[in-house]
Amino acid sequence: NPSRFTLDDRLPADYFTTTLHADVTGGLTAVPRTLPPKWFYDKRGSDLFEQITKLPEYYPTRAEQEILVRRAPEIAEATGAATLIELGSGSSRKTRLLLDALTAGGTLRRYAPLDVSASALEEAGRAICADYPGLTVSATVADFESGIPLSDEPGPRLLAFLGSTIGNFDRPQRAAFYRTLAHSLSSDDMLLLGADLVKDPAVLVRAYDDAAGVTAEFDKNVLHVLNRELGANFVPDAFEHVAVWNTEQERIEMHLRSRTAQTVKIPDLDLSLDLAAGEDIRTELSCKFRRDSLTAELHDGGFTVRHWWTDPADRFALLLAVP
Ligand code: AVJ
Repeated sequence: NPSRFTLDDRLPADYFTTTLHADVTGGLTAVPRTLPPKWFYDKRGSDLFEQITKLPEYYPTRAEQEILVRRAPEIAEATGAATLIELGSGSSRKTRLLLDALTAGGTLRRYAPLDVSASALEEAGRAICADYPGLTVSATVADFESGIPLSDEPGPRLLAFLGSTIGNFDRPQRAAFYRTLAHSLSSDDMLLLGADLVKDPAVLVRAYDDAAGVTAEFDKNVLHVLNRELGANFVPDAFEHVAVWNTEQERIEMHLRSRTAQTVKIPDLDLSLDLAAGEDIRTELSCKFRRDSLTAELHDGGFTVRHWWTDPADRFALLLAVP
C-alpha cells in the first residue's frame, strides 16, 4: 500500500558534489590528513559493512542485537512511543526488534527513518510497510549532522541512534549533536542510543583489522569512491589499512598508510597530493565509551539517562535518555 509510504528528499540537489568536494579538499590538505567516514558507504561500501557485521571479530552488531532482543519490551513500556524515528537507518534487523515490541505494546503508529541514501530508505521502507500493516512509514532523505528535520510526527517519539555510530564523532561533535537533538525533542520524547564500550585494546584492534581483510577492503573503498567521483588516481593497494587504539582518547582510529612516496592527482579538485612513505590518511574515528563519562556528556548536552543496559559480556551499552 503505497499511501502508507512517503519519501521526502530534504537534501539540496548538489548536496553530494558540494559536500564531497569540500570534505575531500579540506580533509586531504589538513594536517594530519583525514577523510570523513560517510564516504565509505556507496553500494560496495555498504555491502562490505554488512559483511563486517558478520565477522567473528566484529562483535558490536551482535552485542547490540542481544540487548535489543532482551530489552525491546522494556523499551516499548518505558517510551510508549507513537513514532519511532531512526537516524542512519542501516540494517532493518534491529529496527524490526523495536517495531515488533512497540507494535505489541499497541502505541506505535509511525516509523520515520532518516538517512542520506534515498535508495536505502526506499528499499527498507517499502519492506517494512509490507510487513507492518498498521504502520505509516515517513522516510526522509537528510544529513542529520546539519539538524534533524522533525515535523508533525505523533508523540511520544522515540529517536533511535544505534550501532555506536555516535562513536564516529569526536567530543566537540558529540556535544553539538546532543544539543541539536535535545533542541528537536519534546519532554515526553526519548533517545535510544547504542554505544560501544572501552575494553581490551587487542579485542578492539581485531574488530577493526580482521583476519579475512574485509575491514581493510572497506577502508580502501573510500579511495575507489574518490577515483570514481572525482577522477582521482589512487591505487588502493598502494595503501595499508591500519587500526590503532588511541589510549589517551579511548578510540580506534583507522588509517590508510601510504606504502611508498607517491603523488596522487585529483583532477576534479585541481589537487595534487604528495604523500611520503608511511604517511597516514585518517579515515575513521570509532570512540569507545564508559558509563560515567557518557552519562556525564549526555547530561551536559541536555539529556538524563534513565536506563542503561549492556549485553551479558559487557561489551556494548544501550541507553534510554530523556531531554
Ligand atoms: C558504523 C560507525 C558504528 O565504528 O564500528 C566498522 C563502522 N568501521 N568497521 C564502527 C566500522 C570499521 C562502525 N560504525
